[in-house]
Amino acid sequence: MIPKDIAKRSAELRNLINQHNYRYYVLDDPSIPDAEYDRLLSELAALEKEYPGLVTPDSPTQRVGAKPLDVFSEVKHAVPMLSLANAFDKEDMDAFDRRVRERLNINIVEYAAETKLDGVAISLLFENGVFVQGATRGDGETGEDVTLNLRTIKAIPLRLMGNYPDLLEVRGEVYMSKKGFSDLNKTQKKKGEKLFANPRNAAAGSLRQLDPNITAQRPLLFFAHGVGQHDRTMLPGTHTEILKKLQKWGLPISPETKMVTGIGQCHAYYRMIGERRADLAYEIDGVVFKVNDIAQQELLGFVSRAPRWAIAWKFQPEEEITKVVDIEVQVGRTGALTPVARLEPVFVGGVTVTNATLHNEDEIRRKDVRAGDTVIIRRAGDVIPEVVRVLQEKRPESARPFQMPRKCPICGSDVERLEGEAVARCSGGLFCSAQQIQSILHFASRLAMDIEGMGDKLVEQLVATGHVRNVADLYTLKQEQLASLDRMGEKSAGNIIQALENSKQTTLNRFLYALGIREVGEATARNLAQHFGNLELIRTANQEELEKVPDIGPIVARHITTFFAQSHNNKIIGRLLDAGITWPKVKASRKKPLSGKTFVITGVLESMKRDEAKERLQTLGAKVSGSVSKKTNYVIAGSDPGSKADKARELNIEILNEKEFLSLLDRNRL
Ligand code: D41
Repeated sequence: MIPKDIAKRSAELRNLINQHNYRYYVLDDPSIPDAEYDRLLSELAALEKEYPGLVTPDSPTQRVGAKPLDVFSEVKHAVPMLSLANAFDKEDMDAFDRRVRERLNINIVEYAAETKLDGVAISLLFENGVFVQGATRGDGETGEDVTLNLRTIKAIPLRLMGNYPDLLEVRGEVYMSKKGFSDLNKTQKKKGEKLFANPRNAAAGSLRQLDPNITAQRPLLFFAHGVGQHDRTMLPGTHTEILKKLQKWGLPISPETKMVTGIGQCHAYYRMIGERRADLAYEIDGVVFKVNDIAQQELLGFVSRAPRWAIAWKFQPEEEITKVVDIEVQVGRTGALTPVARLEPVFVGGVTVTNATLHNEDEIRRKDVRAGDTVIIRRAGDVIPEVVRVLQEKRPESARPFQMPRKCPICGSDVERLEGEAVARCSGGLFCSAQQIQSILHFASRLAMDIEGMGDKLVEQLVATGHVRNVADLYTLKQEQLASLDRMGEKSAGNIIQALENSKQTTLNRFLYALGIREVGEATARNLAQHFGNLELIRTANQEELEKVPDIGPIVARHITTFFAQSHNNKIIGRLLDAGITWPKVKASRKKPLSGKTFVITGVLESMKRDEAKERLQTLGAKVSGSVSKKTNYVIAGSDPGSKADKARELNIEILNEKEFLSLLDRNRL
């Protein structure tokens, strides 16, 4: 016999846990910290262990623990899972809208506009509110029974809530967030297991596991986007209303779904989602428009397995297949050797791509990219195109592994790779013309000295002719020298001289940045300038003094001291100042090291009370806030951190544990 109070408590626990899941996955508004959730779950598991009679199939404890299968059995879909017709451009989309209007004989159509998630299409069957069977789409007629795997996905309710139909088949997409995907690959790498090429493959691979305990460890999510078989009478008359119902019954739906009216609003939705594509937490490959009115959908019907009332308007694919013609090595400003794949031109992410970075030696080895290989390349948003992976089966026999050259391809100096560094470097320094060219281009660039007209073609010529070997030589150039170069007339030579003259009025920030000290970017240069106020103090600062500057740690401090310890660097600086480079005086702020930074403290700290932590941060100039927002720079998480830490993770805000916090206080002593 199960005691009454125990039965009551277990029901209560199930309810609390389901509520939490609902708040978390459906409303995206968590109500209790993860630790509390875990506590409720273990309390329930303990009760069920003591009283096995309490266990129900829809208990939240019953998501994991099922035994591995030998094979998946087949599921025949009661209502076929149709496919979606595609539109690849505006013309296709307009033609779709025209056909719909003509068939319905109306002037303007109301559509449900959705994102097209790049995941795995599945169906979920609920009988009397209980999740009883889940299947992949398969060929649309027959799929695989992946019920046990789907049960492990917390975004999928084991039991519906409210006034649901007795029979309901929900359709949607199982997917992985970009973050979940990259975390998973990190874990796979650590375990020496195979990496997934993209979130879609990772989701599909995870769902295809015969052992549900493996699926349970994968960060799978779910959005519902429609219904299959159901008790018709219970469902509303429009797609958007149906989605709202699904949400009420406990199923997550995409927050991006909107109702739009007419083709103009379809265009606007496509554009709006396209702009936000890179910022979404998950990958999408287009948007979907569905005629919103169910009666109109029925009038339209379908052709060859695709409804006439829906269309997927695809975005430019971010991945394409092409061939690596060759692997070349580029030498950067600091001598870093970067292998670059020269590609057969391919249109991807909206541009024609001919090169992809291979980052460094380890990266090439990991991906085993060789000249002659057929590869998948990716260009997402404005990021540099990358090789995702090699199609091994297409490798020609002649393809040999890449070897980093031992001598710099530009100047012939030895290539060295320091212990613990990923980057191989040319040891030629400013003897290497590639480094000369790159450092001059950096010096002249817009955010540095902003020398108009000083582009790569000109700088290459200046270095090749020997007119310029370093940045100080720029200011000794004569108009005749410039005019004698290719594609340079008297007039453009004059313009360059004038641009050089103009660049002499600069700021300390720009000048410091222009010097090209390793790891001293624009922001660091600004911090240095503000902290010290003048060049002499920066030049003579020691390691410890430099580390007091916001965001400067031991490595950057070392690069700075090393730079100013080289007599040739000081000589060049001297010549630049003699040439007349000046800047307005800077008022040294040596301002408080954490000013401008906002912190949030959560959880219990061992070494001090929260108030003390707050005071110490404030003494260092930081702002301490009670809630996490986009403006938060750091979250300090003690033990039992709770939902603030979750929020921080969601917003990609850096989280410091107590040890890291103490070290931050130490680094920023006044
Ligand atoms: O987000 C999706 N991937 C998505 C897929 C979506 N938002 N809506 C969809 N609607 C349909 C119809 C209209 C045919 C019921 C779909 C899919 N189908 C679909 N997914 C895979 C094959 C078809």
